[in-house]
Amino acid sequence: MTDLSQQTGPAIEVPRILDAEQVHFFIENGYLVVPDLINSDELKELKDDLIAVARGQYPCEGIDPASPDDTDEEILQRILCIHQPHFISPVIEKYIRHPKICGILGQITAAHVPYWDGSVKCMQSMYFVKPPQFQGQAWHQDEIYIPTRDRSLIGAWIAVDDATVENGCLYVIPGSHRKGYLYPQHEHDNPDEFDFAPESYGFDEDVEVPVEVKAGTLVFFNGYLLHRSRKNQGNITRRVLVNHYCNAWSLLPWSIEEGERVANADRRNIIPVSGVDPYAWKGYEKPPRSIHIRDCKAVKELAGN
Ligand SMILES: O=C(O)CCC(=O)C(=O)O
Repeated sequence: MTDLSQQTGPAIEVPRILDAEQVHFFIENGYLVVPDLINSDELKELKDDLIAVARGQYPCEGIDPASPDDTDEEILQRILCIHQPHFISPVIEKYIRHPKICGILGQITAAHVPYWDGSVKCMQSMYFVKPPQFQGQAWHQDEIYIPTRDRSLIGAWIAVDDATVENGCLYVIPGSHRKGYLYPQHEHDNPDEFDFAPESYGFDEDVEVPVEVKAGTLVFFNGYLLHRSRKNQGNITRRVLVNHYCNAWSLLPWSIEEGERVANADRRNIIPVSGVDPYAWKGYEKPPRSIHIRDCKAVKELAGN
């Protein structure tokens, strides 16, 4: 019989950057801030690529090519967030595989799981533009949307601009990931502050901490960590590329299809970024050439709805 454990695909080596104290901070608090990971040339590349994606320069479904009469500024002022830009942009895919980011992911993603060997895979990217007066995201836990088998979902949030309380930085509730509890959700009644996604409730919000960071900083956060961001009340855009990953040894029972069981469902539209892919023998799904633009009240108002 074939030994599938021998078919894990090539190992991806990544640098180990964090010290034991930082890894411990992440395990205890569910998030970690690492400044100066992305340099100014890389930030420029990310900003330029956002324009290329938003102008429709990568042919795909979900975004129409922009008129040459529209300035870059005008195009960005219409977008809250682009989902899955790495499906079409090789530049975004390059940042999903960024060695320093993946090195850190290889240290913390499943640091709570005994015998974890540092293997990590990526399943999602989101590029938030969040221009002035655009809404934030109400309290939520990302595992509500992307389930893993071992609580190893993690966001790597790349600040492309300085993120402040004024322009809608991230807020977290430290330690809220610890028990692995998924809070219930309801529709919120504050569409002026938050986009249309539901809001988690049933916890003490007063212990929230704003995470104000400089451009080039990474904020890593666990999929069970309660977090939110508020409306951009400033006059500068708050761009963030956030990529989601999990332990490569966890199946990914995401977007379950008819006839599938949670126990063995496993989406294979993933990118291995650290260590091995134990399920390489299953092969990979080709990403669709499509992206999705997220809605909010500001987007609807601009469209005259
Ligand atoms: O950056 C933001 O405004 C929100 C990001 C977020 O909620 C997420 O990545 O899950």
